[in-house]
Amino acid sequence: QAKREHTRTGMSKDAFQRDLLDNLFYIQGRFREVATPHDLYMAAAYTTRDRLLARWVKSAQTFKATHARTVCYLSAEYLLGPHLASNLVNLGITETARAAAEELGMDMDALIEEEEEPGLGNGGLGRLAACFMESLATCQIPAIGYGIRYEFGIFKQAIEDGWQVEKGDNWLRNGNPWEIPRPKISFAVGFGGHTESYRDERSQVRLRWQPAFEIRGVAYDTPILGYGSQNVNLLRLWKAEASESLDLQAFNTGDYYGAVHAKIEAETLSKVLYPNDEPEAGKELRLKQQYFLVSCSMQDMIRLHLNTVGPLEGFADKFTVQLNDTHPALAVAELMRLLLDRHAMTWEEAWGITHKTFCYTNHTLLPEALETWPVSLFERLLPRHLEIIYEINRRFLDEVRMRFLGDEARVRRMSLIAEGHERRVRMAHLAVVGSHAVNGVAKLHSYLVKAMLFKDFAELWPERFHNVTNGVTPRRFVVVANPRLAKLITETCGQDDWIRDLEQLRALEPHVDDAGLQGRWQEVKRAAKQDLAQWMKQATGIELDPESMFDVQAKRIHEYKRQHLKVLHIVRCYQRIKQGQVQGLVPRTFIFGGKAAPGYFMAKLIIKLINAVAEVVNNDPQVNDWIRVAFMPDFNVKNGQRLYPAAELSEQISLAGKEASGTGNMKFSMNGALTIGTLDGANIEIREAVGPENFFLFGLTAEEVLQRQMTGYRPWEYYQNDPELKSDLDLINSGLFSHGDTQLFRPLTDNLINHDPFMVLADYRAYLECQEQVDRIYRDPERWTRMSILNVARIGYFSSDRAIREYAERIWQVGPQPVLDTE
Ligand code: 26R
Repeated sequence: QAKREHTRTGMSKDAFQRDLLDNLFYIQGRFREVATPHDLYMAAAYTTRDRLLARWVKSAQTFKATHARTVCYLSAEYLLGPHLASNLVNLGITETARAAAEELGMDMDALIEEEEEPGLGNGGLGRLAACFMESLATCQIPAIGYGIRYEFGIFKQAIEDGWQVEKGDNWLRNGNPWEIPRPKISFAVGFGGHTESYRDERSQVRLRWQPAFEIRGVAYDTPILGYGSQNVNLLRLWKAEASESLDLQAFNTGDYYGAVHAKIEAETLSKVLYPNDEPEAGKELRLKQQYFLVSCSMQDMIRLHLNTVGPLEGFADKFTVQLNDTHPALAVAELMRLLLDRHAMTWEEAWGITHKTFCYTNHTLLPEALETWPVSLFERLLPRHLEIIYEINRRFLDEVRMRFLGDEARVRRMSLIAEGHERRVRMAHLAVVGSHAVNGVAKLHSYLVKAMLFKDFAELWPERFHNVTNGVTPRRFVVVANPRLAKLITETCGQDDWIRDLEQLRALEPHVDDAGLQGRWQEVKRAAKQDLAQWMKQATGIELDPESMFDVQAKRIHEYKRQHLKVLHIVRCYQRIKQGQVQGLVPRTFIFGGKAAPGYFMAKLIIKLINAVAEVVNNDPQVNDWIRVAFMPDFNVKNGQRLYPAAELSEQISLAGKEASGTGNMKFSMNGALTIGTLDGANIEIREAVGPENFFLFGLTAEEVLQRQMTGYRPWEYYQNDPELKSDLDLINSGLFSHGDTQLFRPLTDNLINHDPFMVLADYRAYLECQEQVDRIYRDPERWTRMSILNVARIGYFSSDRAIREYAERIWQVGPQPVLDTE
């Protein structure tokens, strides 16, 4: 007789079912008949988590016993998306769980819908961190992701009267079954005060920091499971709490109110994620958050090291630390401080370790997104770190002077301190100087990082600069998001190995002309379009026609991403239809999704414009058989998963040289959308991979953009010389889309005509022509489908598994440490 499987770890339907009912009863305190959908979700989540925990403990034991070299990913953001569906896929029990739930009269898809996603990131950078954590586990590389447990993640976006309205994201309200609090893993983080010298036991003069106050960081751990492996990595997020010493003091002196107030004050530190992708001048709380993340994480790594390996001399052999942009760059100064002041190392010893430990990834070239902090703020908040930064700078600039005799202009450009009417610390320079490897996130971007942004640094240390092109996880973005496509791919390839080795999608290529596959391929796309149409109807009231082409642009709203270029295309279609010029036109549904930073006026006006155009277009029977426009509210990971499978045309139309990589471009293409795009970021590599004949290219090159900027770009000449362009902009200003208000969109149109920093007008004509090419090909469904299949067959390179393997080999020098499946 077969042994009855353990309730909490068994992978059979029977064990899963037993555990589901147990958890419903013992954790939610409910029985089947009165359980709400949320109770059922919680029970399913705990049941799934139970199956992770044994593997998690096994992983920790294995890594400890083998002294495994460990990657520490430091990131201010993790845009994780819902856990349940993804963990079921990675455990390989999606079908089992579904069957178990069904027998109990529960609908697994409805439970999955219940989950509130942890939106602990803004966009590309945070989602990349989440993909990387999943791929690290899949590639069996021991890793800890360090971040902040924001109580409020990225705001929820509602659309009211066409405008974006921000709502608070209280994602922890109903409890978070995926995290495990570790109250005993907690560290003090100091702020303010002064530094002083003293004599140690050996009578050496040393420095130390006496902070004015302290906050505690408490660890909250979430297991991150890899696909098809036993490896579970750790995501450790820090929550800010009042330090006990502080509130004890206050309570003892009878200041009850003050004590409680101090506690509340302390907790504001991890209260909310900053919703911007541009720095706000001197936001003290943001710098405090960054230091809080960095200090807790570095102290934790030192604790782990002392617990396992021992002497800190070997720190850089045990850990490699990746800085996800400059947000955690203070880690360089913090590790120096800990090694110098707490562990009594000499500067040379400490710097040798620090420099060997860190690597830095740059994610943006936009000058306005490069972080600098006023020296005065540092002096007040982090006086010891400022001293250390000055000393790093002094030694570094000596090296520069030695190499480039007499070139003081270069010394000023490279300094960690920008001189001006206000002196500021340049976080990017701190990150480059403190790291042994620096990388960009796509070929063109890495080239521009070397040739422009860090030109002086690349001349000094050419071997320090690398490229690692981004990738995305096919588990979440194909298997979870698009199960129909996953099934079709598996059946066509004859196996599902492509899920862990995405290059195997090439096995689709021989079948590209197979009419059977083409028909099923179209069927899969149609079903996804129907799903989206149904969701959109319920969410916005807008009816989409699944027979039309679904043309999608989904990403943060930013002028450089040029959502307004797409709007001009829509206005052009509208005018042509009104004038009866419909020959060659293909019915289209234009779908947008994306949040604007709450203080970014122009981005919010673009959202209003999209919705204004949508209202007119969708309600005009003369045009709404041809085109419709829909704005998907609250684009996040969960909603993205509805969008990618349904898209047929993916809009990647940023001005060349501005989008570091893009990752949405990869998600769309992986789901069979064709791309219309510029030669920017990873678009260039996607086009090379799928074949130029399977990609719709338009627009200026990065080089041409630079040339235009140097010779003087005059957008009004385009406005005056292109009658269609003029009439599109004039129509927006006519008040047609704004109930007669001729001023509403003036800031946008005036800016385009007179400044146009992202050359929308220069690329307008090329974009329209390219869209006509899109229409031509869409009218030949066989040809379109063929191109779609080839896009998927050749997209394997853009798996985040490949990106992680490149980091592991070239940047981290770390290998897999498989966790064995033993009892
Ligand atoms: C300074 C601070 C407020 C801030 C600046 C910029 C915070 C967040 C950002 C967002 C940037 C760094 C970002 O998300 N960059 C994106 O990174 C993706 C992953 O590498 C790229 O695909 C994408 O092109 C890039 O814009």
